[in-house]
Order: sequence, then C-alpha cells, then structure tokens
Amino acid sequence: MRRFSLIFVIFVLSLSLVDSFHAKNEDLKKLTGNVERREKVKEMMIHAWSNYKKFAWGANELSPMFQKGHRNSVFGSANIGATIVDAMDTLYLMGLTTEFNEGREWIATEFSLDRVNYSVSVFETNIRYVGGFLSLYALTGDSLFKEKAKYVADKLLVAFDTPTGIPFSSVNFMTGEVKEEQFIALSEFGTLYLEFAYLSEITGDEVYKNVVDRIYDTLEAVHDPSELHSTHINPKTGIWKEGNSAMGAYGDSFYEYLLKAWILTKNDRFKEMFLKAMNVTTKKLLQRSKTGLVYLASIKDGELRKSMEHLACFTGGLFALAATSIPETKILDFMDLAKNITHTCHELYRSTPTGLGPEVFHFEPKIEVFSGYYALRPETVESYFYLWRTTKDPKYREWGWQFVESLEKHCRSPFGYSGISNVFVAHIPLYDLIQQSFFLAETLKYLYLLYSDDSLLPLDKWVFNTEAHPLPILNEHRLRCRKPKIF
Ligand code: DMJ
Repeated sequence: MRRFSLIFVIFVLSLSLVDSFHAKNEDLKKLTGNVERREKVKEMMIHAWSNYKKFAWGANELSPMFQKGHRNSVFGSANIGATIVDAMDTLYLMGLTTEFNEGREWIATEFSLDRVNYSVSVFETNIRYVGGFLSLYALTGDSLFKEKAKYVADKLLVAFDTPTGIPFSSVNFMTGEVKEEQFIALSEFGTLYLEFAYLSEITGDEVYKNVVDRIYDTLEAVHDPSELHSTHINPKTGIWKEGNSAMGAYGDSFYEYLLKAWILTKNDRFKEMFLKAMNVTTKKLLQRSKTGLVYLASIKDGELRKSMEHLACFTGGLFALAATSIPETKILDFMDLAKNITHTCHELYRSTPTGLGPEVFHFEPKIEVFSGYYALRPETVESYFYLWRTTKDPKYREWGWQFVESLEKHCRSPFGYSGISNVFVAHIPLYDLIQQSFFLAETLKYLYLLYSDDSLLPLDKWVFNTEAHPLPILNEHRLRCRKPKIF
C-alpha cells in the first residue's frame, strides 16, 4: 500500500514537472555544429549545477522531484557534497569559472568526513572523492585538492588490513571501524589502483601504491577455479565464491582498471592480466543475438544469462582503448568488438520510444526488457566518446546528439535532471528521485568531450578513472603534467 502511494505521488509530481522544455526540444535539431552542440551541453551542466546549488547545496545529490537533497544517496544523508566533488573537473573543463570557484570554496571550508558515523563504500568514495580530487589537482596544480585526496584516502587505508590485502568494502569514517563482510565484489576491490598509484606519485608516499599492489599479488597467488574471474572473493581467505561472472555489475571496472593501470604505469603485469582476462571472458560471455546483435552476457549461479546490463555498455569504449593502446595484440580484434558492442547499445536506445536504454535487456529466451529504468547513466555515451576519438566515424557524434535530445525531452525538469523509471513510456515523464552525481561527472563530461577537439584531454596523455575523472599518464607527465588551457 505504501509502495502504491509513493508511486502515485511520484506520478503526480512527475506530471507537475512537465514544462516548456519539451517545446524547445525542436530547436535542438537546428544545432548541427560542434561548437553550438558543446555550448548546449554546457548549458545542461549549468542547469544541473544551479538547481543542485539552489535546492541541495552541500547534500550529496539533488532530488529534482522534491527540490531538496536526496538523502538515500550511496553516501547516505550526511552533507558531504558528492555532487560538488564529482562535478568540479567537468566545470573546470567547460570553463565555468564562477561555478568552479563556488565548489572550491565549499571544499576548502566545509568538506569533512569526520562526522560521518555510518559505513560508507570504499569503492564509491575512491572513484568519486579520491579520483575527483586527484583529477582537480592534476588539472589545476592547486595543492588544496592534493591535500583533500590524501585526507580521504587515509580514511580508507584501514579497510586494507586483511590477511590477503583485499580490502573490506565499507568504512565508518568517524570511528574508523570496517564492516567485515564475508565476500567482496571484484569491481569494488579492483577499482582502486589508478587513484592510489597516482596519489603515491604526487605525495611521494609509497603506502598507497603498496596497498593496491598487494591486491594483485594476492590475485596472482590464489587460484581461480573458474578461469573466468568470479564476481566475489573472501578477503580473509582469498577463496573465490564460484558461480557468478560478469562484465556488468560486480565485475565491470575491475577489467577497466587492468587496462588503465597498464596505461597509467606501463607495468606489463596489468597488460598480461587484462589480455588473459579478456581472452577467457569474451570466449565465455560474448554472444550474438538472433537478430545479429553482439553483447556480453553474464553467468549467474552457474548458468549463462543471455541478457546485457547498461553497465556493460562501457566495454565498447574499453575495447576501443585496448585496440589503440595495445595495437600489437593478436588475441582479439578489439576494435571490431568495440564497434559491435557500441552498435548494440545504440540499438537498445534506438528501440525505445524515449530513445534511452534500459538498465537490463534480455535477448533470450525471448527479447524483453528486464529492468526498464534509465538512471542518467554514462556508459553508452562513454563508448560513443571513445569510438569517436579512435575511429573518427561521425555517426558517434550523431548518436550522442540523439542522446542529448532524449535527455532534454525525458529527463529534464525545471528543477534539474532525473532518471526515468520506464524507458518505454514516452508520453508522460516518470521521473525517479535523483540527479545522480555521475550525471555531472561522467555523462555530461563525455558529451562535452564528444563535441570538443581531441587536444582537450588527449588519450595518449590522460586516462579516465571509472567516474570519468582524468589522471595524467605517469611516464608521460610525471609530476609536471601539462595542464589543458581553460581559464
Ligand atoms: C559510475 O559511478 C561508475 O562509472 C561506476 O564504475 C559504475 N557505474 C556508475 C554509473 O553508472
């Protein structure tokens, strides 16, 4: 009953948010040049930021529906400004000086984790806060951001105190206690390397790099009976929990960081681990639907699930990056895979009346949507960005623009952007409650870069963490990274 009431309230509130933006959507068709498209994306960023500032400043995320802070964010209800930290490098790249300075001021005077008296995810804190601050330091050279990155990473170090070095997945920042879960997800402990290695580089303190190196020592030492990495491991014993494997939830960014750790450090250990993992993973998970769409399935409780998650759409970009950064490899045709997967994700978007892709899509036994919501996720446009950079095929920029049109039509309200609960319902907006911080960190950043020149964050000089925070490739830049000229 309570659930029904909530749905009803959301429905009524959604209707009340339908506004004149829909009418303006026609105008987007007239924007054909890259400069004007970039400006439009910048305007979207201002809309997201200014509403967050107006209604939820200091909270983690905005709820446009209720015009206040969203209290159930992945960082809970404490006012630790996830949106501010996540959005700052996008503001910087867009040259939004006033907004950037507002955020910097809040970080300098208000940001603190010391009173957060509940367990918070190590993974989420690392990718959004440590990654966000490091990126800001790399872009601006402002030591405030280095200090903040170190402050947050120091809070996380306690999680690594396990017999295997595989960290527990959550920490209470106020008490320093860790939550001792039995199993930890591959994507959680496997998405720390870039940030911790770069932090050691800029602070000269090896402690950060040592804790993350140990994770890979353990992975090399423990036998994985399934060949294919399972999605969970016991951090006390190093024994895998068998039966589940995925390049979507629980697996995704582990694989991403193998390739990117190699790009960042050129340590061949990561290249070998990546190629070995991709060889097995693609053999076991790569599928072709009856209609010819190539996709990445998953294994659940020992059985192949012929479905694809939106989260796995980032692999188009990952494979494109692999094709250009490891061109000598003969193991797989990475570029072919990249194009095929990105095509599939675009088809999933194109097949819905909203033009937005569902969270989970089944290909067999019959084609159906399993979870039809769209949560402002970046993975598909992330792949458009990498495919554009690496192939120069203009269709990726056009696909990106179709995405902008859909976002404006179905996710924008006068009070910010929300995800929608059903991509198959186009005539009324079924907004969810959240303007996700990754919408500003990732979705809008990849869109902006898609219409920018390649000299803005060239891929041979910068590597993006999984939250789209760029870090300078170490052996290219060392400590004196060349900053993009923005301000
Ligand atoms: C982001 O926080 C990161 O990209 C993460 O790796 C998984 N997905 C979300 C956005 O969908």
